[in-house]
Amino acid sequence: MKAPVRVAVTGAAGQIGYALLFRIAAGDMLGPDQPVILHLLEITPALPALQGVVMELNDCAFPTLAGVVATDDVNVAFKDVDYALLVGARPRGPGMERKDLLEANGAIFGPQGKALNDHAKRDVKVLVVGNPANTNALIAQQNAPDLDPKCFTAMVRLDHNRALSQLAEKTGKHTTEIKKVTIWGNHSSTQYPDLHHATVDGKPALTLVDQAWYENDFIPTVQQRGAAIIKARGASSAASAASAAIDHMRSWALGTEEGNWVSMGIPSDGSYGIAPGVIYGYPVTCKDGRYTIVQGLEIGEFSRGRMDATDKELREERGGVEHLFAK
Ligand code: NAX
Repeated sequence: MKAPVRVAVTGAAGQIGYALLFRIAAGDMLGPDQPVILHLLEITPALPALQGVVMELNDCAFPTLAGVVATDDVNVAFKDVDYALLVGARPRGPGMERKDLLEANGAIFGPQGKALNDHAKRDVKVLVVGNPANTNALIAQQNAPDLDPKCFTAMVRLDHNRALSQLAEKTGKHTTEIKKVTIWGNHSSTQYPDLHHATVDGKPALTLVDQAWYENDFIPTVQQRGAAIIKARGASSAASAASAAIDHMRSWALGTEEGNWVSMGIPSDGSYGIAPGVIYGYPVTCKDGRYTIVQGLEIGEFSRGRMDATDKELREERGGVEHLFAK
C-alpha cells in the first residue's frame, strides 16, 4: 500500500455524495493500492446527516479508507488535500434568474477557491461538479491566485459517457469499442457532442449512422439527458454523475489509454479558437498527472458553429461573475 492521500468532497451528504464517497473509499478512483483520507464538507444543518454517512463509511471496513474528517469549516476541509471534488452547490430555486444563480454560487465557490489557495497541496487536482460547473470552476480558480490555473477543471465526463452509451446502443457495440468522442464547451444544453473523430470498432462512427440521426437525435438526446433523467426518476442524475466524477479523476491521476481520449472542462489556452481562460470542454489525453489538449483535429463548418455557440455562452457567464474574482 502507498502512503494515504487526502480527498475532499463538498456537498458530501447530498445524493451525488452518497453515490460517490463509497466508491472513492473502495479504491475505484485512485486504485486498490492507494489509501485515501476523506475530507467531507457540508453546511452546518447537514452535519447530523453527514455523521450518518461517516458511520456507514466506517461500517464498510474498506481496506483503502485510512480516515475521515467531517466538517462545516472550509479551511479544515481543504487542509493539505491532494484532490478536491466540489459537488455541493446552490440549486436554482423557483423564480431565480440565471444571474441570481451565478451570484449565489459565487458566494460558495469564491470562498472555496480561496480556501484551496490557502490550504491545499500546490498540485491539488480540483474537479467542479456543482452547477453551473464550468463557471463555478472559473470562480474558484480566480480566487486561488497562488495555484496553477490548470489545477481547476469542470465535469463534462457525464456528457461524454452519455454519448458513448447512446452511440453504443445505436450501433449494437459495447462502449469499450468506441473511441475519440468529444464533448466541447459548457456542461449545459449548448454543449457540443462531436462524433466527427469518433470510431466504433475501428470504423469512423459517422459512416455507421446517418447524419439525420446524429443531428436530430443523438446531439439533443445527449444535451438533454439530465432533464430526461429528472422526468423519469423524479430526481437528478446521481449515481451516473458520481461515476463520471470517478472517471474524470482517475483519468487525470492515472492516465488515459493509448489511442483514445476523454473530455474534460479545462481552462482554454485559445486552442481551436476558443476564448482563452473560459473553462471549456476539450478532448484531452492524460499522463503523469497532467492533461494535454488533443491538437490538430480538423474542424468543419458544422462543428465550428456549435463550438462557437457554447464558447459564447461561457463568455457571457464569465461576464456575469467577473466581479467575484479576486483582484
Ligand atoms: P443535493 O442537493 O442532493 O446535494 C448537495 C449537497 O451540497 C447538500 O447536501 C447541501 O447541503 C450541500 N451544500 C450546499 N452548499 C454547500 C456548501 N457551501 N458547502 C458544502 N456543502 C454544501 O444535490 P446533488 O444531486 O448531489 O447535486 C450536486 C450538484 O451537482 C448540483 O449542483 C447539480 O446540479 C450538479 N450536477 C452536475 C452534473 C455534471 O455533470 N456536472 C450532473 C449531475 C448534477 O446535476
